[in-house]
Amino acid sequence: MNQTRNEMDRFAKELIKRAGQTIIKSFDDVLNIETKSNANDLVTNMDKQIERFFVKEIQDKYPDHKILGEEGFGDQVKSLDGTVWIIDPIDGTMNFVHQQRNFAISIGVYEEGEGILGYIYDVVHDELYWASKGEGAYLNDKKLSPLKEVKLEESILALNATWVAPHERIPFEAFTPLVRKARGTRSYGSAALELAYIATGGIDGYMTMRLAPWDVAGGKVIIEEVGGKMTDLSNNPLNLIDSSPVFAGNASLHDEIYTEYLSKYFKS
Ligand code: 2AM
Ligand code: CA
Repeated sequence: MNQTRNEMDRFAKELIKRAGQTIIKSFDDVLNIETKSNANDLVTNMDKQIERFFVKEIQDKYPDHKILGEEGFGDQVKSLDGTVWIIDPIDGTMNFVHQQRNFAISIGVYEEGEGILGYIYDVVHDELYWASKGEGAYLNDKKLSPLKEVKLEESILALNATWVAPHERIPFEAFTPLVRKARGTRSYGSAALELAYIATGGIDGYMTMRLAPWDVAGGKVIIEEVGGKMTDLSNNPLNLIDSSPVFAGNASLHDEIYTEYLSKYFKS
């Protein structure tokens, strides 16, 4: 890692660990829970406090970097020019509120549109998934292995039940045969953790109709470092400025699923 990237990496990890400790301590406090776009779209005082912490620390250290954060305390980011930190202070807020587990801090650092550093921190388990472009992906200090080929019949897919239930605007029929043919399906309720599990090979494919840049920015860097593939559901490159459908997975399985199952419904 060159010196600048190395310093950014150490700085990011230090902030993430400090934020994690703040979140753990907050479990004893009463949460202030509000809703955003709808009654199930939750945000808490902790989502806001943690994002404010990241924004302030990053702005102090790197005043020329831009920050795109879910709760809006960063900048109005309209392009990935320059260096952009894409931050989700708590990914899986519903889990955070209901379960005090199965949530993560997710951060991706992009330089001129290219992901260079990615972090997903499972706070409760003290598990930091991270990667530096070109230098591999890690779970804490352990290097992750490149993903091995897997067939659909022997795969575990992560898919939210919402996308398989009849729905006016979603081609749920696309997903039904996949769910039947896969060895198993899972849904964890945190996109960042689902992407981290793709990187470890614990799950083989993850599909969802709508994620925001901060849900996926860290995971994309990590997944690509183990040879995984991440696109939208039409097999097009992901757009990290707007929300979009996401399809991440083992590269061979990604090709098999797109070609044989999704291409009929999601044209590239
Ligand atoms: P969040 O907890 O940070 O909001 C739940 O299936 C996953 O989808 C979580 O990672 C959640 O992130 C994300 N999510 C929930 N609502 C969303 C929305 N309206 N747009 C994009 N992502 C969303
Ligand atoms: Ca969030």
